[in-house]
Amino acid sequence: MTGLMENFLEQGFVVVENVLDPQDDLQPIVDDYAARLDEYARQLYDAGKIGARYDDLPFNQRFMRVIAESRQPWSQFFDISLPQSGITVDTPLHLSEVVFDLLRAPRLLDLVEQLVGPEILSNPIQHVRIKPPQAVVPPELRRGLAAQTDWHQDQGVALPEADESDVLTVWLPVTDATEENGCLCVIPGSHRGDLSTHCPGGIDGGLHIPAPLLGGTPVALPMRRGSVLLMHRRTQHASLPNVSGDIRWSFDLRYQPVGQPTGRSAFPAFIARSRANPGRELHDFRAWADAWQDARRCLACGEMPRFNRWDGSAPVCA
Ligand SMILES: O=C(O)CCC(=O)C(=O)O
Ligand SMILES: [Fe+2]
Repeated sequence: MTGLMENFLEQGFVVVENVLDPQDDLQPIVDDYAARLDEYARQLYDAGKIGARYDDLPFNQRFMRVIAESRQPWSQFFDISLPQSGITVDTPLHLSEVVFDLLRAPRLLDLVEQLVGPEILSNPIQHVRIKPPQAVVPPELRRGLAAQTDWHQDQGVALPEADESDVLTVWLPVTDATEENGCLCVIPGSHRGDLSTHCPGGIDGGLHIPAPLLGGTPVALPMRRGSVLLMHRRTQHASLPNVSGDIRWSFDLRYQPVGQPTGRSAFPAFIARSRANPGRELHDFRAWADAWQDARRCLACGEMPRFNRWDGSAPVCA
């Protein structure tokens, strides 16, 4: 067994440094999101929600300025997945070739292969979180992807159909993640316990594990850009608040063996790597983007499926 595998099995997580290349893997993402922010600022300016486009500001400053002044929810415009409610044909999401390339980055998949095996499915539970300092976010917008993340297990936010699926969480910072700007915290060994009861009403407005059910002492995981956190689906984790003066930007992606349920079957998965049959891998960016657009069309017109199993009736939620 490799050291990586041993650590993962023992602790429920492992941080691997220098996986992604700042220039080859991360700079294209930064450039891609600069263009997305430009689009966002133009839309808000044209709608009269901000007084200028601020195109002379560097990305981080422009982002914070636009968010603070517009006071509009922004996460969905930048996210790489659909939301769990209120989907319309116009719900924005960021389907770019650069994001698709990140999901398939060979350096990432080489690492994932060590834990998931050689037949790798990209699970559609995936997000980008660009969090400005809490102080610049109006209180009513401190929710979901924009907020400090409350304690949870990723298995708890997927449907029970995926309880036996070996879904691996892959978290990567685009900006260095520090205790001040809201890095992740995990409870080592908590993955060896059962799935905890999750209750509504977390600090981010979503599900959370109540304090009495937390299985140990949290450790903060500051990480430099280029490093990657691999996390078990039952590892209890949260984030710290961003109390710095700058944004905290990360992607959380998920991978699993091909052939197991994803826990969110209304959204499209794809085969990112197949050693047995490379012809099954998806390399076509358009096909990936089309699959998301088809899902959006379908969900906008049909009934929304349930996205989680918790109704808050457990006594521990009272
Ligand atoms: O980045 C965050 O704040 C939370 C990430 C998370 O919960 C995850 O990657 O599963
Ligand atoms: Fe999570």
